[in-house]
Amino acid sequence: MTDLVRAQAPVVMGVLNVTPDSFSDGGRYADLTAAVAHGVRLVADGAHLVDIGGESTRPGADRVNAETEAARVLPVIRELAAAGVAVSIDTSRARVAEAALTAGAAVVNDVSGGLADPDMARVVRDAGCPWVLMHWRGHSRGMRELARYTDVVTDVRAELAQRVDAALTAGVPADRIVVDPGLGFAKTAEHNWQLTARLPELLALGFPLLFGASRKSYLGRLLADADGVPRPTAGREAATAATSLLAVAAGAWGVRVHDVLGTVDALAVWRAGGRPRLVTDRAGGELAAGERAAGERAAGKQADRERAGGKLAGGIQTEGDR
Ligand code: PMM
Repeated sequence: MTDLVRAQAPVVMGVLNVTPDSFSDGGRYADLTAAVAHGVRLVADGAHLVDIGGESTRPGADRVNAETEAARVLPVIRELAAAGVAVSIDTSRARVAEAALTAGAAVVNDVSGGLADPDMARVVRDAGCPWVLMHWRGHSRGMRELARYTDVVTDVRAELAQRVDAALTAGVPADRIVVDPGLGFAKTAEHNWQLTARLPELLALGFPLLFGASRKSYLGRLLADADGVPRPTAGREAATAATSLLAVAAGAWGVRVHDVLGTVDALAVWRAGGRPRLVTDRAGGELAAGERAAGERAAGKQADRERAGGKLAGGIQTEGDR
């Protein structure tokens, strides 16, 4: 499984929420057959990993208990893993992660970056699986009040570095760690755009970076109509593909999306165009020479990973191998 983290980028993670209340696909895959069929579809569309979540993390959402969360995700994980699909479990609970890994999940995607459950590091370490550490400041109910930063990129980078240090101290090997800026989690729209424009500063942490913008409300706000009404989630796919492409071009290792096909197509264009790299400064403009070096170092690490290449879990190959 270590190969996943070293996989030839970009990795596309397809979203499968088995919840009644997630913001864009809540309720659609509550039924086991529909959920499994959608997971298979995501892989057919080009997903390397299917990310299964059983608890909504949308701002303001109430928590469900661990039993409910596990009962939603485990049957879906079992069936998809049995069908050879590489699955990640989207949870911040160690008990749920442990049961999901036993059921066949290969990756833990923890939106709390290990903060919500002190036992998560042990579970991940013992399983030897990759661990996505997302930037997080608190559960959904109080998230909006926590969106206060001196400088969002500097603060998110420092807080992610702390989560990485905690994981390493707990015995999780560096080559199992993926970081994620956590767009929309205790972030305003402006914070999300800042993080996008200054991705090289987060890549400078030296870890593969997952970028999850898919259908999020700041894209709806960007695409608001003349009366200022945000574009509904169903109309945010092109913007999702565009911003996912920007992230990959800046050096992101992977993207987490609902509409896999749209992003896979966008990435095909990027590859056909010679995989052009974006190197931007704080304002999203061109870099001065000194700053460019740091950005290029981050992009170089990404290129090294790409050269290292490799297969994903379950024998699924990365796009570049196809
Ligand atoms: N966003 C959501 C859920 N899980 N995991 C990671 N690693 N990164 C994200 O940005 C992220 C996540 C919320 O979106 P959803 O309700 O569509 O799943």
